[in-house]
Amino acid sequence: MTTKRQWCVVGQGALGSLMAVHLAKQQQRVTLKLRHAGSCDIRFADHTWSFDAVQEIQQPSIIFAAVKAYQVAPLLAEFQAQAVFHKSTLILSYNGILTNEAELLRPNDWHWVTTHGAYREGNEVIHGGQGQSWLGSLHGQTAKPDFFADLEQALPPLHWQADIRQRRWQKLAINCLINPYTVIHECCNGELAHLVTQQEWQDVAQEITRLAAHHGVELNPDDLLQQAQQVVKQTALNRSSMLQDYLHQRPLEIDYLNGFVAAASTAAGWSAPANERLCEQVQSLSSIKSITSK
Ligand code: KPL
Repeated sequence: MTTKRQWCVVGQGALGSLMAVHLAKQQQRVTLKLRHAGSCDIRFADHTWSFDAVQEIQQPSIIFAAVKAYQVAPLLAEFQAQAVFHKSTLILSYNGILTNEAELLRPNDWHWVTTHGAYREGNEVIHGGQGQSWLGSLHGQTAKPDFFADLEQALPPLHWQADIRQRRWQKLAINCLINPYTVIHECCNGELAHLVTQQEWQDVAQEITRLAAHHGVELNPDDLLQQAQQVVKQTALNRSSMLQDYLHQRPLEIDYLNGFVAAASTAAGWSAPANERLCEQVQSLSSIKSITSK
């Protein structure tokens, strides 16, 4: 049986919108945190869902925040100033890893890692690729939270992963292996199969594996390559989130992906030249784009 809870969805992107609609379909109470109060319509599968929009969390809620990596710190600073946040549960979902996560997040915050693919066209959300998701905490909390079943019913399949770090590092690796190359070649994910050499991918994967081991997470570079190849196949016609951001001249998540790998490797005492090169290439393409389109 579904328990009715108060949810507040943060992030107007595709995944947040998708989750809002699916929670509402389960008769959960859902508000959207937006810059303006009032209401907000989301179209999904020929149906329009209307949500109350709030600027601040109004009452103790389960906050589901599917945001960009660079939005996490400002969002948490904003929440810290709201008394009701301290009585709320926070589920975060974002690409990449922040160097100061341990200081930013509360021990009882949750991570949702997903392979669902979705995109927005205006106020319509399209669930482009069926995937799966994992829920867990950075601190390896062993008990499933009581909202797990509601989230699972809303957007299945959802797996319980007491220590979510392994999944997050795997996702980091997939994003590092795919996203920057789609910007460099300005291509859909599927085209990478012909454009990126095995050697290039192996170098990137090996650097990530070495860093993950330093952080106590075991990865295998061959498995990472296989997973990336599979994602490239499954999402062949998709534009990666970084390519979409690049084409729309929005900030890129590169500092939290390959940039994170390069910086964290340096901090650990060695270099990660393949990831560093990708980061520099993407940064320079992005600044050229912003200059040439002015
Ligand atoms: O997560 C993705 C993204 O675009 O950010 C991948 C897995 C690369 C799918 O496009």
